[in-house]
Amino acid sequence: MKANRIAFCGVLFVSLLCMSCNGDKKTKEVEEEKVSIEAEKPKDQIAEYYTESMEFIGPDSLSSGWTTFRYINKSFETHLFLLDKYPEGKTIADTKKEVFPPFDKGMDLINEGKVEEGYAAFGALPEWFYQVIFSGGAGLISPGQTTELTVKLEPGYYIMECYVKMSNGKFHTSMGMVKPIVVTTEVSDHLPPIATVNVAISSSQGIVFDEAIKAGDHTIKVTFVDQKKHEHFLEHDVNLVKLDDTADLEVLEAWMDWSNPKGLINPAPAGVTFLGGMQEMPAGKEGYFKATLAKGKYALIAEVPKANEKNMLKVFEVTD
Ligand SMILES: [Cu+2]
Repeated sequence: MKANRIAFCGVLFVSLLCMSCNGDKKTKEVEEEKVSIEAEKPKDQIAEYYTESMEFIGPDSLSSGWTTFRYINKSFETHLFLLDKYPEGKTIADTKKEVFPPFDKGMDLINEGKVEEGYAAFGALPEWFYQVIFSGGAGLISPGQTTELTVKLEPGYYIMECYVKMSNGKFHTSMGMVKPIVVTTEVSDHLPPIATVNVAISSSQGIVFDEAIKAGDHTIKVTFVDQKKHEHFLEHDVNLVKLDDTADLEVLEAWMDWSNPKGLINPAPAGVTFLGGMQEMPAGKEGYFKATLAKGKYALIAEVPKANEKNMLKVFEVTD
């Protein structure tokens, strides 16, 4: 249906243009209009997910190719979602049996102040866990906020997870924020959006972007120049935050590290509104997320220990 509708709109537009122009100019304009029609993406190519308390509600299956996720956080806590592409044959049953116990045990020990023993507990993670491909997803998003992001999905079995923590230190994954999604071999004809801001992240340079950003609606493209596992086993990602006068950057930096007993735990730091971002992807990959920016102070920050030292905490001003 959707493909037919795009084709129909495209044909209509082409016909109208053909009446008013000719030659190469006409061909060029037609091509440009076709691109813009398709870039405006039909609504039915958006996969909508939401959270009411501690769950992900949305489709169990998606086409492969470019996909736009709209994620609505209707709950009272900060969340995120990371898309974990599993190795062949592994499913959520294996996660519950072999992945959650070492993570829960390790986190409990870290929360008790036994940091080394906590890290040692993560050593019990199964070999296959290291073959999981982290494939993007929504950056941290504050209560009541909606985020929209576009990523290219390969066919396979994915787990959508949120590992933010409850005030008692338990991961949201253990509370039900873990959802299997099957991505089929049918390829969507969706196209990525056109970026207004380009952000690159790498372990050598940190977060690099054009800091002259004006207020308005933006589509932020995030390119992962390289990728690595940091001290806390996670890879680098990019999160957009709005800062008000009470925001403390050191508190924010410490909070962004899940392996810190006070990290990623409810409540989120004061003076900070999380506006989404792009979760980690393999080197060379890219994803897009949307944000409406008003005049004011913002930051881009990765969920890694010592983000500032790694040039992965960048404060910037949005101007009129
Ligand atoms: Cu969560």
